[in-house]
Amino acid sequence: MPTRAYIGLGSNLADPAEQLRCALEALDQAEGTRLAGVSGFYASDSLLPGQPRYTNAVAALDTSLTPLQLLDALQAIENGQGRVRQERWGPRTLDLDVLLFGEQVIDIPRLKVPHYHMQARPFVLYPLAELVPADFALADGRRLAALLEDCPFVGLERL
Ligand code: A4P
Ligand code: MG
Repeated sequence: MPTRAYIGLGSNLADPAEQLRCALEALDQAEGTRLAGVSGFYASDSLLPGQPRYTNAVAALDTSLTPLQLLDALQAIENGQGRVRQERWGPRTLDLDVLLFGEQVIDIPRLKVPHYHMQARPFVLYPLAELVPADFALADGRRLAALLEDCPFVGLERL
């Protein structure tokens, strides 16, 4: 049985929307993984001042990979699209984060799931909400509807 995973996509360099489209294609082509849904694209200011605006989206995947195999696949796609890992939080052509992996809670240095910042980020929660039922809860029990209530739709532009 494949696992349903949710991936956060972000880019703020080199035609961000095109970077996202290219990454979605690569996710669908990745071995053991099939794209099951995509949210709309959203633009917002960077959390760090002085960086270009981001375009973000969330994708639903059905995958037979393990969580670490999926992380490897995401990092290969990031590298294939020219991401140069300089400083953490620097501008990037492509950032792919594992938001959720089925019902699993994972806490190892290479991989923390649910993704550590997702609960406070409108550019993650609102696109995710497009892909899941209204009563959806994260693997750690937090209800998405409650997280959305605490995370106003501010500064987010649906493209
Ligand atoms: N890692 C641990 N858990 C995970 C996970 N669930 N998914 C590890 C992916 N990776 C995970 O990641 C660093 C290491 O985290 C990886 O090697 C992996 O083993 P990275 O992608 O190299 O570093 P990063 O993305 O620079 O760090 P981080 O903390 O993921 O940054 P964020 O949180 O992605 O913040 N503003 C807007 N509007 N939209 C954005 O998307 N993004 C950022 C970057 C800042 N401001 C933004 C946005
Ligand atoms: Mg990241």
